[in-house]
Amino acid sequence: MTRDGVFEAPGRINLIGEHTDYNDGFVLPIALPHVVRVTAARRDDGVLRLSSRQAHGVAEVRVADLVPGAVTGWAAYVAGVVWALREEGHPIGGFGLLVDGRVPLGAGLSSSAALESATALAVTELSGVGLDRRELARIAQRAENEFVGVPCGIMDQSASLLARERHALLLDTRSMETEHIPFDLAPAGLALLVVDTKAPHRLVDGEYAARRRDCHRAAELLGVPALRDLTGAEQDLPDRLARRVRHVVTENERVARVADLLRAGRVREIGPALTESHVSLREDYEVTVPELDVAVEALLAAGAAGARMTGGGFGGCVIALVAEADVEACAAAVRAAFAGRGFGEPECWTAVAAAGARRAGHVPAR
Ligand code: GAF
Repeated sequence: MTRDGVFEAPGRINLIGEHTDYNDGFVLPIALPHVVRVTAARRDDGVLRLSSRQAHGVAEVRVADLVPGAVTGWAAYVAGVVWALREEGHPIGGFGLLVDGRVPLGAGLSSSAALESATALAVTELSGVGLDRRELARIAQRAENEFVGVPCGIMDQSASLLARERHALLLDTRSMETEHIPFDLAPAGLALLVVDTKAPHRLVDGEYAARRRDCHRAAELLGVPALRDLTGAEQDLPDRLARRVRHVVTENERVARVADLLRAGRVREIGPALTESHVSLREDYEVTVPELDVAVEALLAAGAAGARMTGGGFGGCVIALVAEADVEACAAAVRAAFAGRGFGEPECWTAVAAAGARRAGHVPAR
């Protein structure tokens, strides 16, 4: 067992399956080439020493003293993973951990899940704790829920730890069963255009928790363990809850439809499902903001085959399925629409499906 190493874990884009993970439903993300890199070295003094190339200062805490609230800010995502592992009886001791985050922050691309995933892989591997990656994802989610205090589902950590290059990850968040479905757009002359709207995340934590509560309440009223267990939309519920339910039920159906099309090599045909997902997130789930809606509208008007917000919403990114030849025109259309509305300049780039978390090498000898 080596004492140190370099570990990387990617951010993600969700192709489809939004706000389904905390309803025991289905998601279909890809990992991005953008990673968080953690350089890790075991220490014998029981101290966790955390630093970041993107932040000033160093956080130091004894692992034995870790409790939620003991560490805050970016370092909480790292310390939380060590805390969650120790809570579950895994012998994780002191570590020096240096973080270098290359996943854009605040863009809804799961930089925090990437940080947790890289940490989980680093400290377990260097401590000889053999946990499979589904377990690591669960522990990383627990860190975020209980240590950081963000009530996220398990999609982002799973994407970061389980995804494969040139494949989308179909995940059943109830059974944690996975299927790696080929997702390579270039041979079809297509591209996945990402528009980072740069819209400031508004109300995101409170509204996310409120959506979770709505779903939980609706499941309770309908007498099912989770909204995943519903198939039809015949529910007798107050209007707001009925719309939340309709989003989750139809979104799970859309994931299945997109997965079928990808398996059949009919990637060109997934566009309408992406756009339907956006409309559902806008009208029924109410998690979009004007920047997201304007970007989707402009992309579709410029010829995109489908477009939708990706991630939790209330800001962040839009994705669009676009002919390679139309990438520039679509990006220009969004920039023009944003300028016309007085929004800040968006950032546009194309994404490919990259590999999940990995050991990237040894720490160079000093
Ligand atoms: C955020 C959460 F972290 C995920 O778990 C998921 O619920 C997503 O929003 C919405 O699909 O990224």
